[in-house]
Amino acid sequence: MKLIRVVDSHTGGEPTRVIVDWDRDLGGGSVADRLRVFEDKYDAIRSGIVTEPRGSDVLVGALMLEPEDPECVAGVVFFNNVGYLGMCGHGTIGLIATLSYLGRIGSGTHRVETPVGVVETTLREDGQVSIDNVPSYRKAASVVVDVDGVGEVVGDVAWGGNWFFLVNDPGREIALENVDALTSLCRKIRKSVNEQGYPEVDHIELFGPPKDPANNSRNFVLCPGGAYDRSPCGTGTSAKIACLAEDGKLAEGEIWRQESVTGSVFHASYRVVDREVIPRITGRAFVTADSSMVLDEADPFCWGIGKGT
Ligand code: PYC
Repeated sequence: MKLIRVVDSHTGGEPTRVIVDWDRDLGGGSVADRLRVFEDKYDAIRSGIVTEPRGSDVLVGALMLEPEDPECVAGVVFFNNVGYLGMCGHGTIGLIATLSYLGRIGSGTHRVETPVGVVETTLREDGQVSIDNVPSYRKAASVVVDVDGVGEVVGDVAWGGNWFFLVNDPGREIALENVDALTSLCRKIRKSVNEQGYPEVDHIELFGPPKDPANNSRNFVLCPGGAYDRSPCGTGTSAKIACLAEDGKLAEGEIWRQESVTGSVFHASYRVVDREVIPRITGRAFVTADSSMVLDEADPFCWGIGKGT
C-alpha cells in the first residue's frame, strides 16, 4: 500500500493534480533526464494518479521535483492519461497556486524547471499568475491537410511548449453544445496532420469569434489523450501568440484575451528576446483538494483501467 500526497487545483476549469511528496530516486540531472527515469520505472504511478478510477481523462498530473537549476523554486514533469507533456501553461499556474497554498512561496517571481526549459512565473497578491513561457514559434504556415469526410482544412503548425495545429474558423461554432462534434473534427484533423508530414503534432486548436466582445477569440483545444482543455490552454495560447506575432497582427506588449470554450480567459502578450518570441500568459488557479492517493496493489484497478498488474 502506497500513500501519495497530492494537491488538486483548477485553472480556468482545467484540473491539475500535483504530487507534492515524491521521495523515490530518479537519479540526478535535469528534469528532462528524470522524466525519462520516471517514465521507465514509475509510469504505472502516472496512470494510477491521473486516470480512472482515481482521476479522469481531463486531469493533468504534475510531479514536483527538486530543480537541477539552483535559480528555480521547483522542477516539474507534467503528464496526462496517455503520457507526458513538454510544458503545461494551466498546470504551471496550478503548480504556483499549490506552492503558495503549501506556504512554500509568497508573491513575487519564481522560476520553474520543465523538461523543455525554464519558465519564469510571477505570483501576484491577488492570486493571478503570469508565466513567461519558453520561446514559441511557427514551424509552418497555411498547411493544407485533406481531412476524411471534411475536405481541405488549412492551419499553422506551431510550438508553444507543446506542438499544435491551429485552425481559424473551422466551420463550427466554438460552443459547449458542440463539444462532441468539435472533438470528432479535431481527431480527424490530427490524424491527417500526423499522416501528412507533422507526426509531432499532438494538440489541435480551433478558433472562432469570442462570446464576450471584451475578448479577442474563443478556442477549443483537443489534448493528446482525447479530452478537451477547459482552459484556453497556456501552451496553445503561446503557439497562437507566436503566429500572431509572425503575421504582424499583435504588437510586442499588446494584450490578447483568449477565451476558452468554457468561457474562461487567459491574458497573453509577448516580448522579443534575441529575435525569439517569449509569450506571457496570465491566469488564476484555485486549490480544490489536499489529499492522499491510496495505491493498494490488491486493487485490480490500482494503476488504472486496463493497466492490470
Ligand atoms: O495549459 O498548456 C496548457 C495545457 C496543455 C494541455 C492541457 N493544458
